[in-house]
Amino acid sequence: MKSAILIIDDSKLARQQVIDILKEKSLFKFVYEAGDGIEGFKTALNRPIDLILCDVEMPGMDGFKFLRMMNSREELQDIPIIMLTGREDSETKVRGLEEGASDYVTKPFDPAEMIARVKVQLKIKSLQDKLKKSNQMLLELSHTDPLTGLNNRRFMMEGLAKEFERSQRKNAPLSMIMIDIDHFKTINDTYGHQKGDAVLQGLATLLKQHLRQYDTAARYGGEEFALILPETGIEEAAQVAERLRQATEKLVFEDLSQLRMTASFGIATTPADTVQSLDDLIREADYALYNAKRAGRNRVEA
Ligand code: GH3
Ligand code: MG
Ligand code: MG
Ligand code: MG
Ligand code: MG
Repeated sequence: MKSAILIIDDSKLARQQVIDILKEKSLFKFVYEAGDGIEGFKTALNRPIDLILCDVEMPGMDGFKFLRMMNSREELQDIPIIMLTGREDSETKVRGLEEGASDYVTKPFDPAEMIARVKVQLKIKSLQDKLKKSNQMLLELSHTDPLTGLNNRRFMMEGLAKEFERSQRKNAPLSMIMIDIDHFKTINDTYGHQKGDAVLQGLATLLKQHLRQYDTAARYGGEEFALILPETGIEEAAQVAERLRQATEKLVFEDLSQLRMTASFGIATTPADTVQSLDDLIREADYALYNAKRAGRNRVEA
């Protein structure tokens, strides 16, 4: 276990004793020291810490106040805290545990006991970190289209609803671009479904490359994509779409040099007379796309 440990004690001697005991068993990679609660709290805020050992009686901010400070910050609540208490002081131990400490070690230190308790807390912390990470990965997966790595439709709709609400509230423009590959069925029929998949990935990569800072791209359906462009009015959105249309036309596939593709683009913007709701915005974008198809494909319509 190679961890970062923070030791808070007003006695430098006590801090050194803890360090010496834990060093013996290589229980940390980094060790930070603080002389009181405030200093310790600042370190916890600014460094990735896996475990804190904290004295109770300290001038300035004492151990209990430190526990309360730690509890008030959500990002710090997962860090286990072992209180360093007097041997006979059961009231202090109980109060520490009630205020959020994970365990305690009594002074003067028994090295074997301290090592055992530190190991338990580091183990819990490491399991917690793994759990958090895998939850994060699952969440990302649930937002992502597996073929293209773009946002999936469900996640896009969540984001679009938020952006629409924000646009209404701030009276700021919001545009949406619907994109549909032209004659994609022919691409599949000519080159096979796998190459078709590669084409979808190619267009997805192109979209990602062209995104501006606040834009998001999603796979809306089979060979349909959507872009959300916050703070973007109709003219700017039309420029973005036209750039994408030209880039799509120029897209060359390494292993299929003869393959060319085009796509059609439909834009809708709010505020607009015809757009009172989120459904209106999507319907308008769909309708513009339909017009682009009907007008001959490989074009942008609003
Ligand atoms: P249009 O220009 O009118 O859009 O014609 P199109 O052929 O692109 O449209 P159509 O809706 O007739 O066909 C879309 C095709 O996209 C049919 C479907 O098999 C294919 N498709 C949908 N999802 C995927 C996918 O994930 N991979 C591949 N390879 N093909 C897909
Ligand atoms: Mg003290
Ligand atoms: Mg389609
Ligand atoms: Mg199509
Ligand atoms: Mg329109």
